[in-house]
Amino acid sequence: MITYYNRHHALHQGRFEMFRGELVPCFEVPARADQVLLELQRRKLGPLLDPLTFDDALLARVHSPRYLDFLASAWDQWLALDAGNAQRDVLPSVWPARGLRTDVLPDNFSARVGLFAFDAGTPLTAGSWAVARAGAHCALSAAQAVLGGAPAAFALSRPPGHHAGADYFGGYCFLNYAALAAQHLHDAGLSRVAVLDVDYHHGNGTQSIFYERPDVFFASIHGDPLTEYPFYLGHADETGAGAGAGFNLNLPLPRGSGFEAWSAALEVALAAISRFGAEALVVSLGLDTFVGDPISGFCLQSTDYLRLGERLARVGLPTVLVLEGGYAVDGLGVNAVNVLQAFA
Ligand code: Q9C
Ligand code: ZN
Repeated sequence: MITYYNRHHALHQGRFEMFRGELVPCFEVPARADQVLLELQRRKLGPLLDPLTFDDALLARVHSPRYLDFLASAWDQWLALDAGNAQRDVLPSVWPARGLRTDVLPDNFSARVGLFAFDAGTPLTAGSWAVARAGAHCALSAAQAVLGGAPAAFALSRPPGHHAGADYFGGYCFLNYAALAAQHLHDAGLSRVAVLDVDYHHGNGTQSIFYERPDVFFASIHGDPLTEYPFYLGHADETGAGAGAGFNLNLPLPRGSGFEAWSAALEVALAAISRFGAEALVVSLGLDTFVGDPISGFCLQSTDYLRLGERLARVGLPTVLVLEGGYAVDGLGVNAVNVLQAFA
């Protein structure tokens, strides 16, 4: 399995996220990617490559120019407000709810942050833009490898990506790597691409990006949004709209679900992807379905990830795997590499 590794990932290191009225230490930490890297090296599951570089115009295939401009300039604007801000992360504290305007870009920096954010759990730091951009390059490199004939490639970066929409960040995510990879495969001539999201949390960003498109099928298995983050998207009745009607599949499961229910949902998702006639597969590989995850509610065991890897390989499609969530840091390396090794 080829892995593209973002060696700069630790330049994004959030301090605190808002949780139940308090700022608590971030769950999304550099040690996550370090653990996956260590386990890849321990099992000699190479090669391990630096990402290629890509034109930033590719980011605009998925994200709005206004949002990309914001991300690229946010830290400098934050510092310009107060030199002391160098020691503080950016978190939003005001949002445009229904009926408030999002078409006018405010001059005020806090107002701009809220316009582009959907939660207060995703600190934007000095390194966030550079790291997310390099993460996007990892995902694009993995897509490029698959286009070049590799059966599969893995993008190892953090923070994750699947909650990021065309013009918003949140859920620890800034750029949507899975969407960028899928779009890149499509732009290279693959007319039907499927994204399978197995993170515990619904991939609201990816769904939204492709919701009205018939050329990228999105399927997701996740905790029921009635009780689980991101709450406001991911229900079973979201099946796509306009030209995309019928090309979105949500399989929410109750908190507490184990591998039996989960793997039954996986079969439903893969059957739909097969009917769709996908020519390539992008997997949003979240490992926060693990029983030991501190912020999630499924009960998968480490050996279940071997079954997942085997099953994904049996689909037989060129496959890009992108690391998403997974916050049980000690188990994350084993769980992620179990998927990759079983696939390979
Ligand atoms: N204190 C991904 O797994 N916060 N994002 C939940 C925990 C948001 C997770 C509350 C979780 C986002 C990619
Ligand atoms: Zn998640």
